[in-house]
Amino acid sequence: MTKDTSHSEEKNIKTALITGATSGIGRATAYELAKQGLHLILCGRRQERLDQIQKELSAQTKVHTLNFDVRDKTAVFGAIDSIPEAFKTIDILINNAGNAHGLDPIETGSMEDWDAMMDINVKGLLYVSKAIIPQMSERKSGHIINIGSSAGKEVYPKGNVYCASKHAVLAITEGMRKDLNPYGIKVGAVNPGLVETEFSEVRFKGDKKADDVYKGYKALQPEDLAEVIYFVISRPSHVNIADVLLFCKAQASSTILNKS
Ligand code: NDP
Ligand code: 8X3
Repeated sequence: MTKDTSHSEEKNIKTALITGATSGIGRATAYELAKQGLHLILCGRRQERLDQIQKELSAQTKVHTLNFDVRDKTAVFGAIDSIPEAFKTIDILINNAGNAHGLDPIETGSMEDWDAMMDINVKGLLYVSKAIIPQMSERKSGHIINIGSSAGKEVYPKGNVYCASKHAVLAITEGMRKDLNPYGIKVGAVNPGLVETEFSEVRFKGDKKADDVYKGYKALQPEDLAEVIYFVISRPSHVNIADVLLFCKAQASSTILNKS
């Protein structure tokens, strides 16, 4: 008989692990999934935010937090190994942690920014997935959602390495879906255009350019993404939403934005 570690007491309650849960899309998804009653493992580097979110959501569901940098392999594996028994079975992995660092032409781009984007958006996603996939393949069930971007489908001027990192996320998503198909693991990507989060503050390193990014139109809100992510994970078990592209009404492509 196979061991059912998943939900010995609460059979139907799934556990989702969200990276980048301290802000933006990840945080909004944590609130949405808590509202829907899922158990949560919330990850990020800012401990005070993790503590605050845990405090706010604990009235609704069970929440465990993990503080690690997705760039640090040892920290990733240590954190996943440390998960207490009640949260050990991860049904849903939402690889969301990531950012753009800089918006510069390739000839003047910063190598530190390039390293950050490739290390966080691509390699970090791989490390977290590597730490969690074995339990999914052993159980022959699981669902992985990678947060890509419209930048993973289209390259825009000065987007060079960020776009490359998100193209990589989409290639990895497709590769995961193919390789994990024999194990019954669902894999898909959710790809937003402009979402009003701390993303631009990080991209422009606190420069006031960030203030203008979401002015003159209504960008997607993190809650819009959270609803879509919940829709994706709440389909019947035979349905896998492989790829979603979302824009706000004002945006038609990476380079077409109807600002007032
Ligand atoms: P935010 O800046 O609001 O959130 C980013 C999250 O990633 C934070 O929780 C941050 O947590 C976490 N994170 C960043 N670096 C690391 C790291 N090295 N280790 C662990 N966690 C890290 O941005 P968004 O919510 O907008 O971005 C979430 C995802 O959505 C990203 O993958 C982004 O590329 C993607 N996306 C965003 C779009 C947008 O317009 N906003 C559009 C398309 C895609 P902490 O700092 O606490 O570690
Ligand atoms: C974030 C959207 O257009 O800034 O992935 O690249 S964009």
